[in-house]
Amino acid sequence: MKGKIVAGCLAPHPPHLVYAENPEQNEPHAECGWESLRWAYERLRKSLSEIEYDVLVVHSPHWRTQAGTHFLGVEKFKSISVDPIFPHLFRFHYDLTVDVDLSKAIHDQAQKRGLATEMMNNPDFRIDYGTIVSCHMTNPAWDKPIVAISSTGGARYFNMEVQQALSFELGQATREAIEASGKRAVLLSSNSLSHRHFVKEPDLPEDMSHEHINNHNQYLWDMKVIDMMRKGQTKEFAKIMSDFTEQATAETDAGSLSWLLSALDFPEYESKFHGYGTVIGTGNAVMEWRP
Ligand code: 2X7
Ligand code: FE2
Repeated sequence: MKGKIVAGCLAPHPPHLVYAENPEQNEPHAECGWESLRWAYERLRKSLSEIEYDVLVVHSPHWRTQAGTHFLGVEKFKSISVDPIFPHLFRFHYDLTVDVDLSKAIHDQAQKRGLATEMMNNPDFRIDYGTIVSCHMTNPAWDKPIVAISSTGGARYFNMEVQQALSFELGQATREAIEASGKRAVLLSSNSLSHRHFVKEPDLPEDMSHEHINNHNQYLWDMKVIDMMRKGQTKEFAKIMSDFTEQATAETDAGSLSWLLSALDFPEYESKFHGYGTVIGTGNAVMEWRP
């Protein structure tokens, strides 16, 4: 049977969302917070519960391998992941399973397409919080294996056009490998949209009277690109991705969203919009495409 991408999701990873959910794996505890985004994830989970899938494939800005794309190559990882900026919010004890066969298959296909690639075979490797937050918010039961893919630093080292070209290749390689695997995969683009943070936090981090977008320019950009994604104008979005990334200081510089759109073959159909919210001033949307 031919494998398939059964859903592709924009699945942002502010650690605040896991903090406010109070799962048993996370050490700090919150009173509330960021409900618009947490309820958006609730709608995503409900939507995904209508379909069957075998594996989550996630591309994360916070597993940064400067010059090549790396893939998890060990079946089990168990440790604690701590957010370097928000260690008081995110100290998460993870115990996760990797689909190493699919991971290796995407790696091999990416290599065939000329990308610099590597399998991460160190069993003590610390999984980044971006991967963990997106996977936890999508599937808090952790009952599916994951494939985690690193992001490269091409946007800074070269420019966003180079980063996009590499991400498009990686997206196609991902789709081809999934189709050949016979598996049903859900893809997660683990990133915020506009990404300028406030640099001061309220005494109570979940005090929502302090939470709003960092600046109006960012809000305008976020609304523009969400509108394009909702309407299926993803080819047009890809053309202005560099401008968006630069002018909204967007986290799309990691290539996660370009990877996802390419893997989905640039959808022209409407996406499901589950919600938008800010986290310490950054803009975040939860969205879903069903190819
Ligand atoms: O990594 C992040 C992020 N992308 C957005 C907001 C807050 C914290 O961490
Ligand atoms: Fe981030």
